[in-house]
Amino acid sequence: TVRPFSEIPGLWKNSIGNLYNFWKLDGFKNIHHIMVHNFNTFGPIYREKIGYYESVNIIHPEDAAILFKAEGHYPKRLRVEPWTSYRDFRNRKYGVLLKDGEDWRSNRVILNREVISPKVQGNFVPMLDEVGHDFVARVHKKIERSGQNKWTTDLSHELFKYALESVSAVLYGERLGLLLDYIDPEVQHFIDCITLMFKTTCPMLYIPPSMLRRFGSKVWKDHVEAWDGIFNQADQCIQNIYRQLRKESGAQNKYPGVLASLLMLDRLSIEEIKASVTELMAGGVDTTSITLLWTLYELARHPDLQEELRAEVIAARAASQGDTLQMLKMVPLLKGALKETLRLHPVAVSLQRYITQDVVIQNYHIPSGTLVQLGLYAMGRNYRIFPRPEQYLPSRWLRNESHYFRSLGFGFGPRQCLGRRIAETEMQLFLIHMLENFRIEKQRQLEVRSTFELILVPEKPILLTIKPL
Ligand code: HEM
Ligand code: 2DC
Repeated sequence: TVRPFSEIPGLWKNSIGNLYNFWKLDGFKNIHHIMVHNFNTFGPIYREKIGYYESVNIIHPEDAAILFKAEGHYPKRLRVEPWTSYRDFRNRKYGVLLKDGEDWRSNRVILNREVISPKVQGNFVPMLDEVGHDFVARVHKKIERSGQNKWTTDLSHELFKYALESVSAVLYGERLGLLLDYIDPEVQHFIDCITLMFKTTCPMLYIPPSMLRRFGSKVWKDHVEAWDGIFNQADQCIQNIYRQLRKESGAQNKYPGVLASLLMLDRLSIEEIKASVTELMAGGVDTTSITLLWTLYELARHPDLQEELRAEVIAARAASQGDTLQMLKMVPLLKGALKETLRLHPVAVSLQRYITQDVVIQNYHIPSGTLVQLGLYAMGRNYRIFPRPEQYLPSRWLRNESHYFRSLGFGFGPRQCLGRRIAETEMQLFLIHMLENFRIEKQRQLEVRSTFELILVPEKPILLTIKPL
């Protein structure tokens, strides 16, 4: 017989007490480790309430399948209150990230056609390939300047620029020029604002931003400043394209970018386009750059694997005869490596949905309307789900063991990551270019763990040494 909701194990009876303990354990930074600990303590399902935020947590792929089958027609994830509060405060429209219901769906289907449908990948590839080339040229220059035939560095800042250059190229059909020697301080400010925005979101996940705002707290002020910086920069980019589009007539054969395509399509209002394009621009920086950094870190730790990947890339280059889109279909191990990175180092600590029908998970009844979270980080490191989870093994994604609801780094279904196609293309091309040109080595260094800054990021700088082949 099915057991009632009230019998699900976990700490959900004293929400303020839990918030206090959470804070004492430095829970803001360790939410992913705390989730692993909770699954170890309570088993594969537990209930939790921290501050105002209540959820049921699950870990098994089979349970994830039940969750996503109950997500309904308008899948809704946890509302990131500080983000909606900012928009309400400044009277800005929500983009696709923050909308819900029919409003979300009608915007999302239009955006899907321009951003994530399989047929648009071909539009992105030439632009992203060019950015990849420029990155390699920049690294060669840095190596030359070092006079040591190698370059040892914390690559994160370069990767932020690479990611912003890539996503801007796709959105605006234009290069910002971030990989040149001189970088516009305004663009650097934009990058810093995104990091600050993520960081200042964390405490406000558990303490209502409206309350912090009333107390004039620093975290709220910093958060507003960060979003202001993000919106100002995005507004400038958008205005530029808008003006150009009005001046130019006549068709051009170059891909005009997502923004111009949306403007010409004329199915969303300008304000709606602005809101979603800003979210895409902001969402496209830390996510891909950190995933690439973790991948380089893993390649540096596994030199044999690095050679294997290089061989795959070189063979694909030869076989595809200059057709880059074709080449991307011939690098399965490289794609496995990116999945493996997201398994061990996911950007999102969890996936969440408010279920729209009653379900039974692990023999407990869960009523419609409950917030159910899949512990993505915990799942990736569970030995029952991934044998030898501590090992970085891209080939596990090639073998025919079950991948059923196991590759969820970008989420799932109609509400999955809108930037997924851009992210994947951009990351694959980056690794192809890097593997074709350089060997990546690392300093003797202990394990680098993750820390939670809304997205999971390395707890300390990762130093890599890059050598020309
Ligand atoms: C949503 C992961 C890169 C824009 C999401 C979600 C995840 C995710 C897990 C939630 C999905 C769900 O609830 O099912 C990632 C990862 C990335 C990445 C791992 C790179 C490694 C990007 C990029 C962009 C972007 C490059 C922009 C170009 C968005 C947007 C949403 C989203 C707009 C909200 C979609 C909606 O609510 O309809 N992402 N993301 N992401 N992501 Fe990404
Ligand atoms: C953070 O408990 C932890 O892709 C919370 O590109 C639950 C939660 C809800 C939504 C998640 C968020 C977590 C992590 C960051 C995500 C976000 C949805 C989209 C966002 C996963 C897991 C992200 C990084 C977007 C951000 C776009 C934004 C900058 C405009």
